[in-house]
Order: sequence, then C-alpha cells, then structure tokens
Amino acid sequence: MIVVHHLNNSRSQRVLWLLEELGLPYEMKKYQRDPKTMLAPEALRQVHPLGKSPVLEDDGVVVAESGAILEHILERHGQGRLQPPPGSEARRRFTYWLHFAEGSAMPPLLLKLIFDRIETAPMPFFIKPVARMISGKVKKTMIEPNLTRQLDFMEGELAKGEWFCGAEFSAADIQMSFPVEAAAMRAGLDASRPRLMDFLKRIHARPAYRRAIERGGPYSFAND
Ligand SMILES: N[C@@H](CCC(=O)N[C@@H](CS)C(=O)NCC(=O)O)C(=O)O
Repeated sequence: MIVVHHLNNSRSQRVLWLLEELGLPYEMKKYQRDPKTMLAPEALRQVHPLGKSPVLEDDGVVVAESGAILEHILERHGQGRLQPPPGSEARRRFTYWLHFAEGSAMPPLLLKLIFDRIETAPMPFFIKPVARMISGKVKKTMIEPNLTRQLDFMEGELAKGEWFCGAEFSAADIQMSFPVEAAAMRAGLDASRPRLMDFLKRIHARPAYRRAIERGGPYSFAND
C-alpha cells in the first residue's frame, strides 16, 4: 500500500494529484503545520530525518523529495503513463522540468517569501528602516531579476506546446505546478504572461487535481 505523509498546505499536494491521475489507491497520514512557525511537526522526522513534506512509503521503501517521489511512482506503478518515452526529445524536456521546478524555480520564490517577511516582521523601530533597506536592495538586485527571467523563460517554453514537455500532459506539469502557482500567488505572475495563466486554468480544471484538493485540503502557497 502507498502511504503519503501529507503536511497541510504543502508540496505533497502534487503527490496526491499524480496518484489521482494514475487512479492508484493510497492512504494518507496527515500532519499539521505549527500555526505560529508554519513548520512541520516533529512526528515527520520519525518518517524521514529531514522532516519535510512530502514523504512517500511504498511497500517498505521511504522516498523523500517531490521530484524523486514522482519518478518512483511512475517507475513502479505508471506503466508508461504520464511520462514521454525514454530517449525522446520530450523525455529530455521532462527530466529538465522535473529538476528545474525545485532546483531553479523554487529558490528565488523562497527568497522572496523570506525577504518579504523581513520587511513586515516585528522588530525595534530603529532597526526597521535598515532591515527594509537591505531587504529592498536584495530583492531589487538579485531576487526580482531572477524571477522575471525565469517567468519569461517558462512563458516562452509554453509557446512550444500546450504543456511543459510538448503536446501531452505529463508528471512534469504536476511538478511545475507548484512554482507556477506560487509565482501567481506571491511573485507577480499575472495576465501579462497569458500562457502560464492558461496553464494554471487548465490544471485547475483537471478532475484529478480537484480530487487531490478534496482529499488533501486546500493550499495557499503562502509558505515554503
Ligand atoms: N525540495 C523539497 C522541499 C520540501 C519542503 O520544503 N517541504 C515543505 C512543505 S511545502 C515543508 O515540509 N515545510 C515545513 C518545514 O520545513 O518544517 C521537495 O520538493 O520535496
């Protein structure tokens, strides 16, 4: 039996979504973020030493990292579905986007979240202007140019096909959903990038996406 260790409001949503797309049976063990710190509870560290979500258990094997989890599910249970054939150009793109989502797209989004929080964090009044100045500079010189370049790049890539690997929907679209959703929620992705906005509309309309939300609960993309 597949068990998904699911933290509310988190990346494990993508794992539920893939399982729903493939129609695989699974159980969910639910964990709640600390309402103050938004961190995962200690109990997740008993499943995997890093205590992050998602974690998957499948027949005695424990797999962490959402990209690795998606690959594991496809390899063991996918029967060739939701991934382009090995050796194809689409497969090369598939591998690229699977890594890009967490390796390249998420870091600047996470940095933006942290530096936005620094600007509004409670602190002595005489430190606030300094904190705001430093944060503003880092965002302007480093984080925002990176975000803009990445969003432009993703928008351009979607001109090559309806989905990230081309004409067919794949698990790479599931993996890419998180940074695209997060960018729309907190990094200025809007109608000026119509292909990415249309991507969001199309994934939200998928029945499996909706079933995953029903089982796992809604998520806001306001946390890492
Ligand atoms: N790159 C990892 C990131 C895992 C991660 O940071 N998960 C977040 C939830 S989206 C988490 O567990 N946060 C709570 C915490 O850090 O305590 C993946 O894709 O699985």
